[in-house]
Amino acid sequence: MKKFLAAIFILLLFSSTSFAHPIPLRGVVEGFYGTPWTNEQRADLMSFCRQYNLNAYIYAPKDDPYHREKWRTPYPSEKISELKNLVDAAKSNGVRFIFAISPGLDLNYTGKKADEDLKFLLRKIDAVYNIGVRNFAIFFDDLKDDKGNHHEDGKKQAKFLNNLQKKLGNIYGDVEPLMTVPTEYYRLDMINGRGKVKPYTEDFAVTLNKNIVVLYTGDGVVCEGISEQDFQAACKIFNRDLGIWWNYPVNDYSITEGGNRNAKLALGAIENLPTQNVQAIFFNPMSQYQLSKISLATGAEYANAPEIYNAEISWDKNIERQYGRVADAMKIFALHSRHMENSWAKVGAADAPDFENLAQLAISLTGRNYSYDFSELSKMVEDMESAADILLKNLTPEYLKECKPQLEQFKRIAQADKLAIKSLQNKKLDPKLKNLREEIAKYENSAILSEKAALKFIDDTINLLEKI
Ligand code: 14T
Repeated sequence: MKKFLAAIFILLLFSSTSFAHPIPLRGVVEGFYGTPWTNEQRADLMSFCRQYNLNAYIYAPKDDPYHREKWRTPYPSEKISELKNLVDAAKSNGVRFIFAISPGLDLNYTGKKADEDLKFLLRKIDAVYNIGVRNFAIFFDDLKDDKGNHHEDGKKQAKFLNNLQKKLGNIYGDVEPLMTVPTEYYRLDMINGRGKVKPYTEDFAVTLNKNIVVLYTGDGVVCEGISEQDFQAACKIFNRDLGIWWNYPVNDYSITEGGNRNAKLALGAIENLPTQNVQAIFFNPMSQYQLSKISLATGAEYANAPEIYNAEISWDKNIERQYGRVADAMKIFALHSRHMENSWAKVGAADAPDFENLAQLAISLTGRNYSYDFSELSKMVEDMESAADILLKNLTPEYLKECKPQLEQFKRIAQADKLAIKSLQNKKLDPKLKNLREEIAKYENSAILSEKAALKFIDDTINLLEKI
């Protein structure tokens, strides 16, 4: 009997549940540039958070003028009553509503103007306190000029936050500790070439109260992951456990020549995040609200059990949960739209890596005059085209509004891929392929996907067959 109990005890100790250590604060930061979410979407997010066991939402839309540009200006009364509905929805779903202000563009830290600014900020906070908010954040991100320099004083900022925290304590007595994002908010920006902590960050870190939660974005603004070591190195700089502001699935920086911010959809899983000592995790989503939920659902699973989280499994499972009958079609589409990359950003699993490998093989074997069995690639391309059709036909208008250009582009790419395969098989370029490619190019301002896989296959085919 004793042995039996001991065995049960050990089993319980090592069962997966005993390994699940949820990150204490976990949720979404609406922190992107571009069209903010609507209040209906935000209200829906609150129940999403409850369903997926997320417990916090940060209100920080860059393009809400009252959040940043006009941070001193009080919200008009109708905006306040809209906010109140949201705060109520958050409460009833067990979500902390964290109200953020970004005053850094022109905040005064010294003299009479500083006193005035503190009053402006307190007035702004008071209005939000009165509708039930108890969590506040002050963000100092993105204050760099065109040359990438900033003129912030870490000590002044930190003192300002310490003082604000004290004032809020005196006035209300029941507000939670502040949260912040410093001006140098990614690790490689906090240290100089020799690995020494830069003065701004050093001052900010040593001056800031220990209970103020600091969020940072990883080694870069948008990066492939944060290893345990990277994370510990960042925590060491601030002498405290940090929280993470994770820039996926946000796509506000994928700006095309046409000036479109959201041409590529980030539909992949959250991956490569640390599992130890993370105080808080906030995912910065896309302006496309519904389509952000694939990634957010996987992020929720990570946040609830970082040690046992598996990105691929979670991705499959959550697409099935969210898309039901059309889940297989959605998986095919999403597979081609996960990776985000530009000169300074890189995140998300590769788009359709199996397609990419097969296509590369097909191109190189055909180029060297070997025969290649196209059946697998052909099947993939057929499936892509029918996935696009299924989604275009079955997604609700709300979803289609967020991805119709991309679905139509996906279909064009699949059709061109079909013709590419035919051309390769005949070892002769079908002239229609170039027309299709030009047609695709016409839409590249509003829809980007599978750049290195299905799209590249078209270009590689044209290049190869034009030489032959
Ligand atoms: F607060 C920060 F942690 C942060 O990430 N700030 C912004 C954020 O609002 C934006 O959504 C995100 C992705 O674009 O990156 C930050 O904004 C930037 C950063 C850059 F380095 C925008 C342009 C940049 F060149």
